[in-house]
Amino acid sequence: MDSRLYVLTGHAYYKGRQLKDVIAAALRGGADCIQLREKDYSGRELLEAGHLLRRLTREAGVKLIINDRIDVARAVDADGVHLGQGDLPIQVAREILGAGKIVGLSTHNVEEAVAAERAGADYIGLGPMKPTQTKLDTEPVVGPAGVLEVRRHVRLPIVAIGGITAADTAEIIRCGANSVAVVSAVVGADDVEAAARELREIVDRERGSR
Ligand code: TZP
Ligand code: MG
Repeated sequence: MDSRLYVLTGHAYYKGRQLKDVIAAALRGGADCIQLREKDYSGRELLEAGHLLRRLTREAGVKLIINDRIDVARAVDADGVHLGQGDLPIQVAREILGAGKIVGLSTHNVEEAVAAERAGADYIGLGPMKPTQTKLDTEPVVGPAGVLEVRRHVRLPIVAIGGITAADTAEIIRCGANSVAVVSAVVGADDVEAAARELREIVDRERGSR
């Protein structure tokens, strides 16, 4: 699952804008994977948002991943799920979702990354790159140096996450990440489309030159 600009939802950042408008702008700017991640939504709210995002991502030809909720992923026919270290094991998620679906796993160090690869993850999230206000219970910062270290041990796509802005992106990609995953830098931007485009262009440029 080789993404380049992975955008997560985060309704606290929308400044009164609608989910559909925020994500449509991110897609126009070049997001190539959208993750529905709303920790305080009910099942019903997730289902409604998931159906909306499925329609938008399908129109754009872009992947849709659901955070945590394998049931919601199945119900909206998402492309896959993103799991944390404490969630159901990858193999169980695959059995529930069926063949051909993407399973990503959050990792925070080399050991977790290697275990994710052995367990058959399709990609790993790796972070946080920097401190972030979006997720307050993060593991310690691993930073771009952590990407470099993990890249030496796994072949899986690495999706870097946590506090990433346009200013950090080139270094993170040069350290071996395939993709950057962001919440606030895109969905919290005044101009969502321009913010996405800026990040996507940096990733494209740095990946092209390695
Ligand atoms: N996992 C690690 S950090 C983080 C998640 C979901 C939040 C990333 O949000 P932001 O706003 O891009 O720092
Ligand atoms: Mg989780």
